[in-house]
Amino acid sequence: MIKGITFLRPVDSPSHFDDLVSFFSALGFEAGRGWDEPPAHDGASVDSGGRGRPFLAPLGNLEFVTGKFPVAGADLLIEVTALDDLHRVAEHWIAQHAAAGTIAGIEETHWKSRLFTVEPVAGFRVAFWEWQDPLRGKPIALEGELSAAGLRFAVVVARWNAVITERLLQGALDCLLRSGAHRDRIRVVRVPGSWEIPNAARTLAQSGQFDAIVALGCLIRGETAHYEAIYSEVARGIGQSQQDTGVPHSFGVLTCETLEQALDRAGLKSGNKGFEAAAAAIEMASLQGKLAGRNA
Ligand code: DLZ
Repeated sequence: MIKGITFLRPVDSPSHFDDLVSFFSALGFEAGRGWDEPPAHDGASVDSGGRGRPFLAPLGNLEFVTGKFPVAGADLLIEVTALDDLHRVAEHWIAQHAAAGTIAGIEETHWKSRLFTVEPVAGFRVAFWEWQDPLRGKPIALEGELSAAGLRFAVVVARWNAVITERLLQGALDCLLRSGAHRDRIRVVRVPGSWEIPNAARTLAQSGQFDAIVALGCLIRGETAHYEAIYSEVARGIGQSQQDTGVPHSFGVLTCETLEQALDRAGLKSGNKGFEAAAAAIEMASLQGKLAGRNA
């Protein structure tokens, strides 16, 4: 019985190998079980060893093609459902990592799809594509939209570590406004520290005036003696408020080892977690509406 397909790709150097592993991980691929074979010497012969890192996809196939090839220069095609997002992530990775990497823009194909090719390391080109017909190739699932138009949000932000939380707030507002939320439908509520977030979040959720709550705070382990106690209570309290009220609460409370790490997550290097929390709140508010049959 056929069980699966493994398409082995030899990689020409250990550094290219590491780059490819980093690139495919950054795109969100699920990693399979890898292997490392150390070099072995037995008298006359030398076995140079090797490494393998599989990346998994929910579906795969082996396709023989005759005549016109679907994509110039790439024999590895990966079907996705959010091509534009993936393109952004791949572009970001190239900008950060690879001097030699290249990425093309998204183009339409002759087979009713959109596609881009990327060469994260020289000599390894891969194409990502998506059906233009959104119902084709898209998993059958009910999902929230990323439009905030018409939705009402409360953002609860802790003042403690304000240098970080103000950045998270800017990120969250940027996301809400750019996604179509109206200024008058966003209420920002400040609380002293993360400890106080659940209480304010619950009161706002219970008011029935908001479709989602965004919780923003920052706990830094090195500077907080009772870090674990505060963190677990904040996480539990926000989760419980969400469960009890049925109003989606997104979790934008950073838990970091150092201030530097917190700054990275507040927009310096690794995105802005406030923005991400707001995006999750929008999606969940939309999904909630669909599940309740309001805008399915
Ligand atoms: C007290 C305290 C400490 C030590 N550290 C933090 C922190 O890193 N992040 C944060 O959001 N809040 C902190 N707080 C304040 C508590 O959250 C709370 O505001 C106070 O204990 C008052 O109840």
